[in-house]
Amino acid sequence: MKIVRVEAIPFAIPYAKPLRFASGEVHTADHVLVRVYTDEGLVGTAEAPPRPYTYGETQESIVAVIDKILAPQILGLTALEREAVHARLDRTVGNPTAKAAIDMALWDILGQAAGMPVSGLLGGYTDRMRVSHMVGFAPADEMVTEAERIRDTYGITTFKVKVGRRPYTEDVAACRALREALGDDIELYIDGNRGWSAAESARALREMADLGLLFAEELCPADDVLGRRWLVAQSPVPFIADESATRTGEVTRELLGGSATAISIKTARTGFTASQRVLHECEGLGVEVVMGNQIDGQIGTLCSVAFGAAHRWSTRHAGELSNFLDMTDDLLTEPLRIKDGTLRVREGAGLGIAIDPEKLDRYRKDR
Ligand code: MUC
Ligand code: MG
Repeated sequence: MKIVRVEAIPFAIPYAKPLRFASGEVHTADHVLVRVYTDEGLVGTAEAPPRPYTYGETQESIVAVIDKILAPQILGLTALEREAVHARLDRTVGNPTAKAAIDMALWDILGQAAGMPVSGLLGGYTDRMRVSHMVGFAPADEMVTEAERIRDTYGITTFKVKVGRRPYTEDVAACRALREALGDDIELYIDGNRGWSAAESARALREMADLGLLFAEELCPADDVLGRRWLVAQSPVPFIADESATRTGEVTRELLGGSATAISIKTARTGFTASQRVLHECEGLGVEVVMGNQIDGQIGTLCSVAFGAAHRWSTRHAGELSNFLDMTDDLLTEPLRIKDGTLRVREGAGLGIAIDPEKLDRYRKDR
């Protein structure tokens, strides 16, 4: 199981409907397909999504850091030596999605070698997750129409609403419209992507006190240290750290510093190995986690559900597993299907990622 080659292939698939949020917007899934090859002919696969507004990575930087730094450092190690692999990857700071994709591709290799699904190797708690859908910025009536369509078509009853616009009252009105249209049985929570100040966030939370929100996520920047601590102390619901807690050390810092009381786990940035560390830390502390969405395509979503379904602690809440629905196409031979509000883990050895070669040829940007 010696690693002999790591391939980073940039590809671009347009979105049918762009996703807009306080820190940016996505029109095209300009991701990087990562393949790790072993001397025995096994190939592990994962994808890295560049999110410059969150991690500073671009499609070009992901390809370059894999080709020039990360791959050369791990060639010759085996897929079983993940601690050694990570020790070498961690000599380079940052680049979370590039490292995470390599980690998940190595787990794919392990699963294939063992003839077992990765989700089972990680924990095997269940074979599916409830799905939460992320509703991006739009006029309130369009946000309602989208949520109704997603509920009626896929049976999804949990929605994460993007907030963080100014004035904050626009978002308060949109959340109220969603609650009124969808009724009390729907789960609603909000994500500000650091768009508001602590004071705006506090006012918004007070004005939404009757909406029965499940969580509030990254409403203001964690760098506004005292303001954020002040806000979290008065939040009536668990306050999720997402982009402010992307490594185990940051998770500890945010929780102990009173900047968060819940954590978003994204396999796109912490792979499976570090996601397990984050999850176990949170479970040990009794801190809620949500499986977050890095605006993943189907490959990333498949990784996320494999991890989320594997652990009891991450199945307590719906996972954000549906943004791929807005893409015009994807690379898998067999598309993911959300039914009755749930997404199932793919059966078979490894991660079960089968890439359609014609689609890869059509969408890759390096030829
Ligand atoms: C989210 O949960 O914030 C938008 C920016 C990002 O980093 O992830 C997405 C979704
Ligand atoms: Mg978020």
